[in-house]
Amino acid sequence: MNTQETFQETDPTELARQAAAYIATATGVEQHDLALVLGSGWGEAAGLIGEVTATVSATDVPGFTAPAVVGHVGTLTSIRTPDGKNVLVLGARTHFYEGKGVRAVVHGVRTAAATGAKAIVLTNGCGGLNEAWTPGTPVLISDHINLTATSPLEGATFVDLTDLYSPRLRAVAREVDPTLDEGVYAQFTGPHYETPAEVQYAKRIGADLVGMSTALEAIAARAAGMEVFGISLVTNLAAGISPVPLSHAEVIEAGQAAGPRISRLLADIIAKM
Ligand code: 8IG
Repeated sequence: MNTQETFQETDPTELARQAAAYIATATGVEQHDLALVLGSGWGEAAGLIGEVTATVSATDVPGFTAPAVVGHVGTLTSIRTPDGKNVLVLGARTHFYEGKGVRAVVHGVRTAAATGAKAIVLTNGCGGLNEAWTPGTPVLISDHINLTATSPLEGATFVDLTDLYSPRLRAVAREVDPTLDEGVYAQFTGPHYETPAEVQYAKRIGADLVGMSTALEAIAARAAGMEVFGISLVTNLAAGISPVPLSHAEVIEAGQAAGPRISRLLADIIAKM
């Protein structure tokens, strides 16, 4: 079966349960406490969280597929923090623009919940609308605008999204780094970047950050009962804000330059969660 068929024929919660069972066996960790999704620029940022106790190839886990993008990592790792928390790190994010359907997009998040994770850290690389945010600036997500015209939820699932991005965890992050700014994240479908006119539209409706992930995942995470923490790495100024055209190389470079700061930040935030 290909991915589309798998997701059409298996109930998403059941597929997440199967994936979680596989992860428990493969890692030897029966329950994970936290999950972490690594986005563009964050690939190396999990290095200071703790000791890697197991690495699993995403393609071996039910419902997971190899990532489509250079700079995205295709593995799941289990990390034990110094204070004994088990963190499931999802290096394999499926993006909406891959065309595998929204069930595939949030399968990692549902799997995280099924492994026992009570909270999830969603990271991403994105475009910034605030000129003060030079490439490499981490920004807390305070809220989102879902511009994908879809939802990961099916049926009469009326989930409250007030305070979707945990005020408690944002406060924890600001204890770690009081200089962190917050912003509203707008998820576009991609894979193209925005036109300058679309960036201006995003600005007028209240967005500070533009990206291609996270909002759908955050919704699924909340529906699955997890506390959500979102943090963006501004890897480029959004189109038209920046005088130069966007490139994927710039995105990867900004992530590498910000590496030490965001690694420390993630480790310190996770230690306090
Ligand atoms: I990295 O400027 C990254 N991802 N939509 N716009 C959108 N997604 C992004 C951008 C950006 N940069």
